[in-house]
Amino acid sequence: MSESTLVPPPPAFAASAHVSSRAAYEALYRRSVADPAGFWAEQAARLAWHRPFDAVCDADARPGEIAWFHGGRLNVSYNCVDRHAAVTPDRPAILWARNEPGEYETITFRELQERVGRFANVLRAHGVRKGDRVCIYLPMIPEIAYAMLACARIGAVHSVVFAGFSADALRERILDADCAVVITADEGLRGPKRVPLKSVVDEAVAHLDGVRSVLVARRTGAAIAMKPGRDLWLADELARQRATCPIEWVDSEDPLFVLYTSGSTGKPKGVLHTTGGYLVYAATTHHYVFDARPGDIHFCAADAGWITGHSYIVYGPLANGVTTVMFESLPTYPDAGRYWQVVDDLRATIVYTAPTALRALLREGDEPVRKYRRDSIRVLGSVGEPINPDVWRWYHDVVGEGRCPVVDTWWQTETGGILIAPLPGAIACKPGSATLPFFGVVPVLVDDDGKVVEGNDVAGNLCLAGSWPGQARTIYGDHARFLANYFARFPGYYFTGDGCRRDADGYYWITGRVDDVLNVAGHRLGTAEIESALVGHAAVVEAAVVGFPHALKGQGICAYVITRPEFDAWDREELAGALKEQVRKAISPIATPDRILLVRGLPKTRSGKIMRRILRRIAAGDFDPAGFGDTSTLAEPAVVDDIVALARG
Ligand code: 6R9
Repeated sequence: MSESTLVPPPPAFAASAHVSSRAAYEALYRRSVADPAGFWAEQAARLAWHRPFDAVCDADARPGEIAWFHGGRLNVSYNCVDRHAAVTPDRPAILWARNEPGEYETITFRELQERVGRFANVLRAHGVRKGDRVCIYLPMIPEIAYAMLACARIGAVHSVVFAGFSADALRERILDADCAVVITADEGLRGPKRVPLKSVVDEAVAHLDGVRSVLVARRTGAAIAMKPGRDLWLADELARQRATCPIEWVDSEDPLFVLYTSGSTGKPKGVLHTTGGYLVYAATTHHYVFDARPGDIHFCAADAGWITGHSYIVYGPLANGVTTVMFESLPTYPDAGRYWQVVDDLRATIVYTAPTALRALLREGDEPVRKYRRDSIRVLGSVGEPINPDVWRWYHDVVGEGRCPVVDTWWQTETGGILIAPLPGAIACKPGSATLPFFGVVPVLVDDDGKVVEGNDVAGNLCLAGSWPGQARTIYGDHARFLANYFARFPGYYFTGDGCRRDADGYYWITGRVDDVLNVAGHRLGTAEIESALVGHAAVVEAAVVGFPHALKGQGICAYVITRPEFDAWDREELAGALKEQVRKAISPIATPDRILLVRGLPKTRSGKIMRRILRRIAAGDFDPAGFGDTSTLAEPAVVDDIVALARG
């Protein structure tokens, strides 16, 4: 695909889009950056404010001291539920696609209000007050949305932990955010598998005295252990409560949630988002990027445990009064037609998924797609990693029959919502490019020396100038780390950790992380996290983890491990297997290394720094020493030959 190949918005789509031409986009964009206060004040009118804000953005903000809509008071649950229940009570708020094909449940806005109200009363009854953190460890069942909205209703702060994380990872997150209440389910279902969530929670909270209550939703009815005085069935607790729960009006800058994500250091970061700015941003981006309107059926196939699910399954669509689909299953269960069956059955109008899923589906050919009606779809979206141009093409031509614009959306947990993406009715796409910035977003490319790279046809570290309402406010409990992580490397800018190219036409192409963060099947993982998991095994002296290109997952994980001599007698396969198990236990199956190389040494400089670029080349199957770069500072050059010999074998 040549870079200059432009795919213009389908004319029929553009004709009735919210923004229907490049010129209209540019006019609005210019306005948004010239007068952010005016622009965002208008967008804030999407929400119902209990008290109007005094200022839009604190313009004198020091780096990392961010505040939007100061003085304003509002409630996220009121905005996502009550105000729609008042005017469109019978509209579906959530369409739940259960794990088994063909099984659906509809929750209208009226029902959502009732369930969220009851749930909020349960939390109150368990002592949860404004500002308290609540851990949510649930599968993709409607209770996950009820729980999030119930927290928001009473001003509590949710910390959703993806239900694929291990007990160790869950414990770490419960401790870090100091959660006294944990909400989980007996089991989760993921395609053919059952996930024993409650027993993971039991292990995670075994010695945590701070956890007062564990509320358990019944999903499969499996026999599970309930600890008296701590564990309660959610259904029993709900039945005891009234359906109405008064709203707790909160300040715009009061926290809404914490969501843990991986960085370049070992400990996951609790990214904190606040109320007003986050919701304005989620709703505004949802409106424009997906060209959303009442009557849409928004099918985002992510898990609510990630930021994509927070912003574009729960908060964005519901704030806009749009029906959202919650998908419990897997894209390939029972076969590769599953997404399109959901689309057909529910008449979904927007589909939003990750390239890793699309790559897996593309492999199965067009037949599973063509089997189902897709004429309801208006917009197709992609998120989480760069989308390969051939996959983009397939999504556009086969899934969308050339009728639907494809929006490749670049953003991060820390950005709260989409920052770079084409507006579907306005921007001609280049497959593989996230194209142009959203309103109010000012991308800046900076070279390694901190110099801003101007003009087009350039590349650099992707930074952002200024602020946008959805920007994270801090790392929970560690503001110094927030500043150090995002604002210190390139003073005056927020640094994303991504590399990026701006082509001759000013289009942005994300080239991947420039830090020690991997993107494995759309999941963000820190190499340091995986290394410390490996070192947690008795056999391991030292470990170095790198990513390598992987046809399905985008990146695979390769671990170079030095083991203790006492383990020399062990079968190598068996030892590698034990180490994989160790990572699964410490983090999650999603972090399992694809390859473990048991090496005798790591290539280090004389000052003791691991030369990761060499390890990356070798992991990619590139053994040519010419590609290793300057190796003159290596303490023991022979180490590299040993590793190459091992990797070849
Ligand atoms: C929303 C989300 C963020 C990292 C980000 C970048 C990668 C996300 C992308 C993309 C290329 C896209 N990323 N979207 N890369 N094109 N459209 O995924 O958040 O889990 O925090 O990951 O994902 O590397 O920095 P998060």
